[in-house]
Amino acid sequence: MKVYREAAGGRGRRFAVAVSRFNEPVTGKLLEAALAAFRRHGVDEEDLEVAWTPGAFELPLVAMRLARSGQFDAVLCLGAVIRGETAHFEHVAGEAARGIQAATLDSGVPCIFGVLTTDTLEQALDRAGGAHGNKGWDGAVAAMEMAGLMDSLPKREG
Ligand code: INI
Repeated sequence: MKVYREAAGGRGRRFAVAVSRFNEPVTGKLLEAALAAFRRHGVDEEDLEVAWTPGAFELPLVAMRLARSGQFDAVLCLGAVIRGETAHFEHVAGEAARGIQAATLDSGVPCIFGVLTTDTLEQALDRAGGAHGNKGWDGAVAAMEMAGLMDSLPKREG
């Protein structure tokens, strides 16, 4: 039996991060931790690119462009959608999730969903370097793991 299970490794790989500036006090912390994780796993500075979007709603289009460029092994999407602050929470969070998954499936390049969807700002901060760790770091690890997995899985025929 062959089992595919990849440890996160970044050396020699290229990653893009699409990050929303809406709720930047949260997303800035997610970005900081994500970049730290990539560097800690051996990704070179010149192999990292960051694109800022206005909000989480715009992440899918940017992820799609980056993924389709063929320049990256994975694209990490970071954002924070906070229910307490928006009446259209479901639309923004739902479309971000749907669109990021569409970017993945359309491009064949892993686009990682690092978008916090919380009820309060406090819950978001807890997940951006607070009591519940930092989901930016976790997203970067997922991006590196998926990059390795996609390299080792059988390639599509034709
Ligand atoms: N964008 C977010 O990333 N998080 C939010 O909590 C949010 N709220 O509260 O509305 C938000 N809205 C902006 C949205 O992502 C788009 O940028 C905007 O609708 C323009 O298309």
